[in-house]
Amino acid sequence: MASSMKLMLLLLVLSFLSFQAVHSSSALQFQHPLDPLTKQEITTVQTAVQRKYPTKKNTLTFNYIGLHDPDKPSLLKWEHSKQGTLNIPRKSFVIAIINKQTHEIVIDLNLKLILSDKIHTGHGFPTLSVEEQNDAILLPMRYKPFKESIKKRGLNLSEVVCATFSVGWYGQANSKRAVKLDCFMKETTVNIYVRPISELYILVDLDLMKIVEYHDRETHPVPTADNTDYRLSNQKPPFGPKQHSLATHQPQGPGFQINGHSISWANWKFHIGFDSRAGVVLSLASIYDLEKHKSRRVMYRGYISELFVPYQDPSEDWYFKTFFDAGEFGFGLSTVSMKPNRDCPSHAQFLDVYVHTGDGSPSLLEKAICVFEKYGDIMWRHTETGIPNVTELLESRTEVNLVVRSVVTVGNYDNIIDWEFKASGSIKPSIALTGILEIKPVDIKHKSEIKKDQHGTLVSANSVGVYHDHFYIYHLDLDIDGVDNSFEQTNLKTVRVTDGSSKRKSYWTVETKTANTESDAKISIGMAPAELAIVNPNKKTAVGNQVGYRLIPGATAHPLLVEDDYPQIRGAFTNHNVWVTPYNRSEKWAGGLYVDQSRGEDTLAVWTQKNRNIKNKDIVLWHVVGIHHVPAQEDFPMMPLLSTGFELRPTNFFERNPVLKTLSPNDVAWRECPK
Ligand SMILES: *[C@@H]1O[C@H](CO)[C@@H](O)[C@H](O)[C@H]1NC(C)=O
Ligand SMILES: *[C@@H]1O[C@H](CO)[C@@H](O)[C@H](O)[C@H]1NC(C)=O
Ligand SMILES: *[C@@H]1O[C@H](CO)[C@@H](O)[C@H](O)[C@H]1NC(C)=O
Ligand SMILES: [Cu+2]
Repeated sequence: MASSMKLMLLLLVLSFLSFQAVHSSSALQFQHPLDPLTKQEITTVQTAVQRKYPTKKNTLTFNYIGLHDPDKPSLLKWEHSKQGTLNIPRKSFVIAIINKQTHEIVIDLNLKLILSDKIHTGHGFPTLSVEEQNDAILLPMRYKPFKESIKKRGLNLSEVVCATFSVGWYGQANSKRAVKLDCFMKETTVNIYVRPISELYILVDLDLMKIVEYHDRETHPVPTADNTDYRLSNQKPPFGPKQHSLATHQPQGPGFQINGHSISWANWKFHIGFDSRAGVVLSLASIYDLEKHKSRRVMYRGYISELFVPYQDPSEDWYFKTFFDAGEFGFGLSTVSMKPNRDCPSHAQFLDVYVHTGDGSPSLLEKAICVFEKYGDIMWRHTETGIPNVTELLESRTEVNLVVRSVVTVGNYDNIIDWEFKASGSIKPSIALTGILEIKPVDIKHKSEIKKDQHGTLVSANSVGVYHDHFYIYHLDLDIDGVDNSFEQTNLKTVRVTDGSSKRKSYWTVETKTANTESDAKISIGMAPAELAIVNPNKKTAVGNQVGYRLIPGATAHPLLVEDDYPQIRGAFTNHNVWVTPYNRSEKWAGGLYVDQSRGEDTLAVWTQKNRNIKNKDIVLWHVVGIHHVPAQEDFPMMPLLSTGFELRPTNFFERNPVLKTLSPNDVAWRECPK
């Protein structure tokens, strides 16, 4: 009893000591050209645009305020110029809707000057602002036909919550900025998404901020609130399974340093940026080579360019649910604060960011990013039993990795986005999905009652979890030991022995092809084994191999919609799992710059039709990571993590194992602990 008391006290003390400082970039700190926009800079943008278009005379919404990418060659020069001797002007790229016209504005943040102001005339609309969606969801509460529909169903209007859904594009000639609304019943649960009010069609014109179409069709009952709540306070015993406590303690402090937004950890250095559309953006990742005594570039920039989520129910209520979460809703705008000790371990450090609101004001998002070291795995090991008279030869090294995490919650789904760095040189980006399924209400209470395709799984009485996909596309501007790289595919192929030279009848060997143009690098990963690598043909190891990094994909998913279906035209960047393009500063968004109601005219699939040369050039690797989601009952009412990811792994990049001489962390003595 006494010793367990002591242990508890110790845990308490440790949780106080454990480093949880929120790291904020103070104004005095040195500013990196890739740092996210500061509070002051967002205000500068707002002021500059409002000065040109006074809000008294104009309607003005800021749909995107971001850092205007510095020119890559200039930034690389800046990096080598001992920081500061070369000035990279801070500029902002802004998309604003001014009097119903979409403007693209570039602003010099130091001079507080509008450098250019163009009007976008093509198809597609900018990212929806949070505020206009918040306004739209309140419209039904004052709309008479809606109130009647609610009354007719015997529901309580005060318990209705609506949400916005992008409308997509289905071949029509004219588009206007609009969202559809789905409404849900709250009542005794906060799990609104599993309680939709069916067959209401509500279309909101965003420019008029008015319901412009409304239908009330057949009705299905709203699924019950029982057993749908996920708040701990609303759960009844029994609880379980039990989890035991863990205290983390780093007596030497964390193994990483955050200086502004630049991180150094173990042999890695990189920069963490943040964008209202992309969310976390990692840049300038380099690894220190102990043998060559220098830092070597691996990645110029990496981020998730788009997330395509097409639902697979073609009915009137569902066909349009084909979302592009980054371009339509903004990964950055949808990034949420994380909870210490739950979303990130107790020894994590957090970064705050500023996002912009629809009126152009800066808005603080606390704990948007966390950085922590992850323990518990083996880096490498060997037990040698084969040498006579040598007993107990066991060498084992602890793996300690660095994780950068953020959570993007777009309505019902939470995307946990990790970038994990290993001292061995690997970068492992991963995604874990959790949150709530989108539910279609049905009359059916048991599977035996199903007569036609329900386009989903009956996950609970009256509740179908509709089939859908999650396709993430990563923009990976790798610069392997220099800017000019090539893409190589190494196929593994079977060779049959026919000349009697071996007792074997077959073996496999490799055949490497270098991609000359974009067409050569469109890869649909399938059954045929192949190694995919970005190499630097200008740099070789001592034994003559080209230095490179391999892409080791996780489970891959291929789109199942036909290529000429409208959502697939818009999401054509999923047609292959791997694409390689020559670096182009304007080609950032795989689904296009204007994704809301886009027509597929500005996708990666269109850019690559030029079939540009990619051999020994500054190239960008695009990788699609997908999940086909056939919902299961365990995903209801709240889905446990479903993860996927991939690895970028050095391949002949180092002369030999770069962590052979890595020392494992010291064992920590817990003095107060009972033996
Ligand atoms: C409707 O909901 C409101 C707010 O939750 C509640 O105060 C009210 O009593 C409810 N009305 C009916 C008729 O149940
Ligand atoms: C192992 O050690 C024994 C005793 O020292 C010795 O006699 C023997 O020759 C050794 N065997 C080998 C293979 O070295
Ligand atoms: C760069 O990208 C833009 C947008 O896709 C395109 O218009 C331009 O032609 C591209 N430049 C090159 C050199 O491919
Ligand atoms: Cu899903």
